[in-house]
Amino acid sequence: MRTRTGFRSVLAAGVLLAGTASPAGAQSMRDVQQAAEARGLTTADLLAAAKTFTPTGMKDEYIIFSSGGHSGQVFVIGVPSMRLLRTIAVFTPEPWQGWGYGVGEEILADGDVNGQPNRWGDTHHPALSETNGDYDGQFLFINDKANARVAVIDLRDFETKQIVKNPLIINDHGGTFVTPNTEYVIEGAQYSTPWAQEYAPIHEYREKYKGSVTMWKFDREKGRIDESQSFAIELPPYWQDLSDAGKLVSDGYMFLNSINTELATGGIENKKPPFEAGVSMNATDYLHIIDWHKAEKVYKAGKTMEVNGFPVIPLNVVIEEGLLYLTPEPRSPHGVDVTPKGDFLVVAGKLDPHVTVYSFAKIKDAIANQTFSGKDDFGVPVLDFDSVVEAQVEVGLGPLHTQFGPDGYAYTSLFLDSAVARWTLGGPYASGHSEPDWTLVHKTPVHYNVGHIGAAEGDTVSPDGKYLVSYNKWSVDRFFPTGPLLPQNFQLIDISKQGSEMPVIYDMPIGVGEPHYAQIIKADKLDPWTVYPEIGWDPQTQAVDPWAPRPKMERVERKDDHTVEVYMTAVRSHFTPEHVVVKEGDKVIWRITNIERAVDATHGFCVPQFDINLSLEPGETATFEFIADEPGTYPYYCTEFCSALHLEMMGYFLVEPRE
Ligand code: RUQ
Ligand code: CUA
Repeated sequence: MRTRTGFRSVLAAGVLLAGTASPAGAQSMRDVQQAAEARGLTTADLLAAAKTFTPTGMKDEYIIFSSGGHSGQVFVIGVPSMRLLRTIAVFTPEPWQGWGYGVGEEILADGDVNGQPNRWGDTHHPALSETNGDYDGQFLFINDKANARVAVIDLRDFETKQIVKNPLIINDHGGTFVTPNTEYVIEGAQYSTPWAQEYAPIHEYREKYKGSVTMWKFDREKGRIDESQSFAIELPPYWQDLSDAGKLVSDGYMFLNSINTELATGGIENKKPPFEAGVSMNATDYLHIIDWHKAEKVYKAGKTMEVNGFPVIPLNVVIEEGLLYLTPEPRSPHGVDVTPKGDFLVVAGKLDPHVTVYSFAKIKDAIANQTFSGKDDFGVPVLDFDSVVEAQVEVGLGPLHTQFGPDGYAYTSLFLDSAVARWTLGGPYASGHSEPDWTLVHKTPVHYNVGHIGAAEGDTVSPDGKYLVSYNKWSVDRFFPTGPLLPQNFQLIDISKQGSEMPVIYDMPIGVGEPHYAQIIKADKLDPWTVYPEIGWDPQTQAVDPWAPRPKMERVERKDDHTVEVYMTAVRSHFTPEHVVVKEGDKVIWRITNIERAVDATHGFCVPQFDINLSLEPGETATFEFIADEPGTYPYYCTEFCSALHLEMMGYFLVEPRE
């Protein structure tokens, strides 16, 4: 709020500083005061600006990898500047990166659903690769909730390398998250369907509809998911929701919560309870506790069934082998988050003002002593709630997701309150902060309707604190209204001080898709290339392409009556060759290498009519193919303003009519 007191405190602060400065210093302080006064800024605003303003050339300390929601992409954002640095094209074609317009097409096609191209995605939960439970800066994974797909991004060049389509499910949500050494990338299902979404009437829900979690084996050496070493675990047909992997003391376990343990099937049009009511009827749902180390052994022992060509550990084996235990969790849980030492799990129930903290030690004891309160309808043992809960902390309305600081603080987003709560973890964390154990300390209001939050390295074994970002769904009145579709709002919160000082210091409008989760990594853990390592580099294989065109070998070569190969190089400010002549109906295999070694010397390449548009970073080679089925004269040109003679960086593609 802009108040007169605000102005006066700016002036007071200015006078105070000016009093101790040189005459020149005093003048510049007066300039600051004047500028602040003219814009109605308070001292708090100036302080926030000082904490976030990033002059030219200064780099950000942290990097956010944010889901791009239904844009299907990933956003890369600097902290504390909150500047958007890049989008990474993943499930959706993206012209600037040339993704899906000549290159990337095979990777996108690997994500086709039963042969049907789906050229968008609903990305929710990015997961950075981890070593010993800490981000290692090598890879990023992200799920597509709409079509149950998982993508792999290599952080050497920030490009998508692989998309896998889950053969069992059509939606996912509890993913991606990784095990502490990225042995597996995990994808939990969400809305239950029959396997491979085959048809089954809704009244056969209990028998035919399935829950599951898929364990995608990650081959770090190859930088790819190894589908041949991956498997799934059948779960009851609850809607598995968010998930997290155990770490340190809980390494080897993973935790998924669920909604719809009611097995509601909706039907508002037939006067049945709508899903929103049916799914929230029970006072508790089930937290799923899965021993994935054991599950891996069961898979390797071949105790699986084959579903749509994919190995699945069936529910009866899951129960017999003791892979899965349930325990009640309060109303409509959403997030489950494992504390930094791996000793507690925090579950937030959307319809319960508390977060529920489970002790992993108590869970282990309850499993060992078989402290069950019964079994669920499918025969899965249910651990007695009271014997596994450590604490319940009342944090506010609509708690969703929790992150952690280095100082024994936990942070939970409150959707209904539009706030971020800071509360204290007890037990071994209690000494990190001055407040009593398991207590709400403070709530910072955010604008508005926060979903996920992300603290700097806040879901690892060593959270950094310092910054927290609130990923808000609604911005309402915070920005200039861009018509009825408004941007969402990423708010940066300074969490460097203890207690109740936790101010919002920056608002960043996000005008593309609806981001969900985002992870924040220390920038110095990333070591991206600024040019590709060698000329002729193929980013899809991360190796030199032996076919890459090189200087002096440029040519147009007719292979047979219907195939032409083009070997082209690009350098400021020409393509070689500048004339490419083919015949109508020819298959054209076109290879281009950007032979530049200068940082940022990217060339674009487009051919009208044939839907070709590439981005060629220094050293990169690309190969694309098309049928020249339309005779004519087509200028091709460079789409990046690369030099003073960029406009001249062009050539003619001539398609001669066949008689
Ligand atoms: S889920 S906030 Cu995927 Cu919470 Cu969106
Ligand atoms: Cu190359 Cu413009």
